[in-house]
Amino acid sequence: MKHLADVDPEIASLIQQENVRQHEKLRLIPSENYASAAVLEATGSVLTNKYSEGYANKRYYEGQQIVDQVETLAIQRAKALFGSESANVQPYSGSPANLAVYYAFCRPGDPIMGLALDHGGHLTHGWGVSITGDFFTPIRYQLHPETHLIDYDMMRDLARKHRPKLIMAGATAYPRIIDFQAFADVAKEVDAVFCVDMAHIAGLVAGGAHPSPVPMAHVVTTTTHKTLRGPRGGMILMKKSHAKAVNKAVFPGLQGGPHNHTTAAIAVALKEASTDDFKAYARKIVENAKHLAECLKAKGFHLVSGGTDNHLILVDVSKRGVTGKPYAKAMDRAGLVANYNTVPFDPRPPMDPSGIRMGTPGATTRGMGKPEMEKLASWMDRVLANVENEDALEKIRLEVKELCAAFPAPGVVV
Ligand code: DSN
Repeated sequence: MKHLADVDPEIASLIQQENVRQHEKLRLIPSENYASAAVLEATGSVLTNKYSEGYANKRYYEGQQIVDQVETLAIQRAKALFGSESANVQPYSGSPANLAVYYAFCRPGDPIMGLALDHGGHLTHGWGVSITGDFFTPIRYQLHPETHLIDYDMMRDLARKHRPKLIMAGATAYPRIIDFQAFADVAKEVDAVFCVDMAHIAGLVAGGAHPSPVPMAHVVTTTTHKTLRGPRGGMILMKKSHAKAVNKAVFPGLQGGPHNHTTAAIAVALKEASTDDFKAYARKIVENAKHLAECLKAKGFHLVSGGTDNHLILVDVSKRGVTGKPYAKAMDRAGLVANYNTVPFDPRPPMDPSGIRMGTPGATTRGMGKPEMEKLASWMDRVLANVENEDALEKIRLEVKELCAAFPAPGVVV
């Protein structure tokens, strides 16, 4: 970053400090990952200089000879990787992608149905503080109180009663496989648009480590930077018959010019995700998560739903006498970066809930495997006993740092 260091040493220094932080600490936030150096190069390219409102061969500005090819390539790769009939690669991220889908199919006040935020859904699945809960009429299904799996009976009953215009499946804090067919059947019965937000699991779907929603859903939204390991961005996959409405909702309905540098980096990530190496990576994410879940249980941790089928683990730390926020903060001081999170039916407030949310996409990208998951469970147990003991946390931090040095993260320059 020679030029940056000359022009703006403060920002250059902060970016370098972030490189060091990312190198020394272990990324356990399940929605984060380490993009490859190739993805980062495309993100930082001259494509950022170009405006391209519209779609390939139908733009409002001249000079699109190269950008049209970039976007067409990204679309072709998205369609091929996920077996989708159509793709829009312009959404700025997951929330705009979801909003575009609502805008394509719903009018203000229409009933929409999604998983409640405090049961693992996303803000944009109709939560009250989001535009999606304010401008539409949200119907929220929940998890079953005993199994902590999606309550498919409740979802069906609510759909029959309220006849939502759109049913959203997908989650940000759900450790189990989602039965997309069950949703598709209900959507068909009540004549709703069926949308899956697969942001968290897109990389697992691409790598064959989670069933794909693409054959069953009318529309599938995703971010591109979670398990899929691309740049910060979004995509919408859809049946051909819905492409016109969705494309129109993205532009001109919701957005202006697409971020062409991001589109190029998405194309790179999709190419990477179509390799056998990526398939092995996706399988390994799940293998690591399952092993970590078993190690944590052996240490006495309480896991929501008793384990995991995907990349994500929700731990109810309140059962061990500490709450989510101080525990997540102590973990961070020990070099283990997760986030505090509500657990289903949490009696505690979202700012200091009962649990933490963690996942294995980042550790797996660094090449970690079962032995490292065992170390991680031991460290988490030691953190639990030392939430306010700074000396003990510092000792763990140095051990984490040593392990991270042996497993450098791609794209991180120290
Ligand atoms: N912030 C993302 C997550 O962590 O799951 C969802 O938007």
